[in-house]
Amino acid sequence: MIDGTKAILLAIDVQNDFCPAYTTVSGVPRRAGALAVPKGDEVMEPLNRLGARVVRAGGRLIATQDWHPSGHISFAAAHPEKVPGDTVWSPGGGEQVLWPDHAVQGSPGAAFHDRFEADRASLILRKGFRADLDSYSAFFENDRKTSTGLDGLLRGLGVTTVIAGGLATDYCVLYSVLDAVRLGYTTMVLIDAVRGVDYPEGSVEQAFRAMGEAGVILTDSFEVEGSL
Ligand code: VGL
Ligand code: ZN
Repeated sequence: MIDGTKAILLAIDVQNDFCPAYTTVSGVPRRAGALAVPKGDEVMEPLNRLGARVVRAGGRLIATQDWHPSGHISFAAAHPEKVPGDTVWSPGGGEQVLWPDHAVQGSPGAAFHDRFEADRASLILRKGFRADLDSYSAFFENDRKTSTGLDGLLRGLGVTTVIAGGLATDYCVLYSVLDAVRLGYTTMVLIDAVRGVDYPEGSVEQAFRAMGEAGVILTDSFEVEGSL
């Protein structure tokens, strides 16, 4: 059984730019996300259902938002001659994969997907807001030492279990759950509530393997619902 009062559901980067298509409030019909994760929008239903359940069980829903200034170090367009998929060396963060411009602070692409029920979240944690440092993990920026403050918050709340889902399996979800186990949380990943970029090819499979080896519990939303 899971003690709901000591658990959080961590919904990672369920934003328009990581989804294949989205609608904006201004009525612009449908646009593709800048860094669309195949079937990324399919994570909303399990996350909403489990979010409601976790909150009812006395736990919390916490959502992260990738939140980059324009010209961010992770944007290929910010580096002469580079294209998405190339890498650069980042002084603080080591090897940095370059992406199309995405999740620009305040842009429609950075907003939560309109089918994600964010009202239930008690905290929205923004990350990647420093121009020269990226942050895949919800706990530490890519230098592996600058804290986002999430660990302190969870400790303050007496949280011992982190249940994670969202986007993308092989980047922000992977780094978040590896940090969570390393920090001592009982950590679960919801296989039905994550989707991956799979770049480079095989990285989703490799991510699941790395999670398993690190001691992350691979489960799904129905199984967790049943044990809350
Ligand atoms: C992500 C690449 C760049 C993610 C964010 O949310 O997994 N991936 N920025
Ligand atoms: Zn990003």
